[in-house]
Amino acid sequence: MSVMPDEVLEPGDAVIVVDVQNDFCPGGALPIENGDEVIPVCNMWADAARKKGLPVYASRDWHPMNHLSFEDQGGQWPPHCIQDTDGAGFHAKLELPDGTVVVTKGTRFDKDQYSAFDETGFAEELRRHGVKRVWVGGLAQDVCVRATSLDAAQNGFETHVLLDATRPVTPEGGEEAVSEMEANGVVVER
Ligand code: VGL
Ligand code: ZN
Repeated sequence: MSVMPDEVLEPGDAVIVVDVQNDFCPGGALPIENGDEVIPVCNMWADAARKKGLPVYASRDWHPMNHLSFEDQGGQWPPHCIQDTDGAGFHAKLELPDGTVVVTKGTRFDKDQYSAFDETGFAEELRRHGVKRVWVGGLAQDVCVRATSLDAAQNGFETHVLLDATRPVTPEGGEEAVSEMEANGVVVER
């Protein structure tokens, strides 16, 4: 049995839900296999955090039209998470408690931002709220969860990734991400 939020969440903790958006779920523009299976687990963590008065953050990929990360612009990905489209919306089954703070990334014209910490001020926000430890889930395990978790650890937060609450773009990518995260001090909760 994997770690349960009620048993571990304590003052100084925050929950970070990464990019649980329609385009990353089945039927979306950049669908991750079984991506929607992360939703109940993310909901459980977010709800437990709220009940304990702990902060919940939800990041979103939020690209301008014709973003440089899109294939037709020489990038790596099909067009996805275009600002104000349905695809960019949080999945309807994702239950974000009142007070959830949204972290928007991927808006820059000159580079991609896989990490919720990449020039968003997010580390300062967490510090200002006394956060010492973060619990991370969402999509995709080998892209934005990986980058966000590595940056969380790099910024000095004790970082736990909830494997049940993530799915990778590719299985090999997921395995690689797990090794890299562990090699960099992230605790991977299986
Ligand atoms: C992501 C691919 C492209 C993610 C974002 O949120 O993991 N993946 N943009
Ligand atoms: Zn993107």
